[in-house]
Amino acid sequence: MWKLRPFDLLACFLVLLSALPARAHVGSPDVYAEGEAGPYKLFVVVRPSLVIPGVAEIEVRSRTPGIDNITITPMLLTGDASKHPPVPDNMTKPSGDAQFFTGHLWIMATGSWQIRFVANGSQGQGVLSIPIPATAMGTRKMQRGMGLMLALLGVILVLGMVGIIGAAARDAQVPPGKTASPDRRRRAYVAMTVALVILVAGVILGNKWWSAEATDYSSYIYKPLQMNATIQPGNILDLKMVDPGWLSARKLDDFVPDHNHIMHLYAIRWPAMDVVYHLHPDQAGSGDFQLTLPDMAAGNYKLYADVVHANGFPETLVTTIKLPFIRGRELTGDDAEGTTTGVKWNGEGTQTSTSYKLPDGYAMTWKRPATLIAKQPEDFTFSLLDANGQPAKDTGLYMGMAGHAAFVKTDGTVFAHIHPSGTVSMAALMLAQSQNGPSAGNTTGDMKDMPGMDMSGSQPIPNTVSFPYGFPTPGNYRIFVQMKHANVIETATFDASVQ
Ligand SMILES: [Cu+2]
Repeated sequence: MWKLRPFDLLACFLVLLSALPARAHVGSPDVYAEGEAGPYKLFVVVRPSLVIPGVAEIEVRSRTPGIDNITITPMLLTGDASKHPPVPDNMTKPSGDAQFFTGHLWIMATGSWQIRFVANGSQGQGVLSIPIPATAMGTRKMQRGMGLMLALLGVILVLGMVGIIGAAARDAQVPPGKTASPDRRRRAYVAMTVALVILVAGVILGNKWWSAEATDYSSYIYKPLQMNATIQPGNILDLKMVDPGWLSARKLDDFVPDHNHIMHLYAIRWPAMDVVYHLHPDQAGSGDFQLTLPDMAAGNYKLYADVVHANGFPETLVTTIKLPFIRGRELTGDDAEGTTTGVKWNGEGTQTSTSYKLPDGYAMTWKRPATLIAKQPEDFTFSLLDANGQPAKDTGLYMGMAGHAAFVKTDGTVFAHIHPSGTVSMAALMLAQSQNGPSAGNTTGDMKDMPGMDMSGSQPIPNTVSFPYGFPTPGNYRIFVQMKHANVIETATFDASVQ
């Protein structure tokens, strides 16, 4: 047993804290965002590091020509630290492409961060801030081969030390050519035994120290809020949050509204994924949300609840519930439902339809790329057509935006609720943008200044919506896309096979 300890000591230098962004989504760590830095439209990708402190890789594609340079600065999203930014870094143009920039930044601590992009070019300066929630997600395991090698080296080290001390005690004062006396031999054994005891004690104490460090680290590892779902009399869905213990700063009563609602709940019948509800429970108390259910088909449902803390830190809570057939209320307001066929993959799993027939005769189409590749930034573009197949003229805003989309992997490992501005939470984006000042060209922090966001709802809007996103992993996904026309909230379903 003791033999393994020296390598544990070495291991403490090699084991790193893994980090992924918070579960604003589930299993979808990279940030994809589109927004305006003053006159320049930018498509931003941030791939957070696997360790914290760690390096976030950043890519920017400018939709607007004429940018000479872009600088990037990491800052906390709220609090005093957000007012004292460090010196900005320059992004580089790695290829001949004048509109493609890359860079990287150190993210030094867990928290609700933002990256401020300042673009300079022929049309002057523009600023865009993108919120980046960063948390440690676990510890990385050492590779087995490396562990065995270090353990072996540790054993050699300890035995070698014992041998050296023994030899010194036995032979140090013996003249050349003579052998040590029995008395000296005895002294050597005693010295070796004492040395062994001291070394083993050192190793055990070192291991204790390392374990204490590891326990300390583990308190920083992100543990998502949990949620228990029950049905109360009157078909009331009750969601009780449970904090499994994480940073003591996390609260259950500091949620802020995100595009009109304090919680967005997707209920998806599982595993067929053939029925989906987008609902908005009300806060009944600290960490307690309630909702009177609409009519619902019986079955097992996966529930994904999106909330945002006051510091802009988003979380998605996940649970499951088995429901009988529910004869509930009518769907009203922003609550919506979609029904479709069950997940079915022909052959290798490629459902390739580009048009989805909606229940009221309208249709939604997807400008489906020829191939979908994991981690590749993409514009997911959908259009609403009327019953005659013409662009819908009565397209309106749904919760202030042209559309909402949920990307859900069929194995349940990925859930991401996306908007025209990307994967970032609208509430966090508002916090970030409101700090940018007059030079940003978007100064007030009002919802109407947000990319793709217009709370007035008065203007006619195009029948096409685009979501910047990239699938995190290869596999099969179902995409639920929601758009609104007149007073109808449409929910279309598309399937995607990702390489
Ligand atoms: Cu939404």
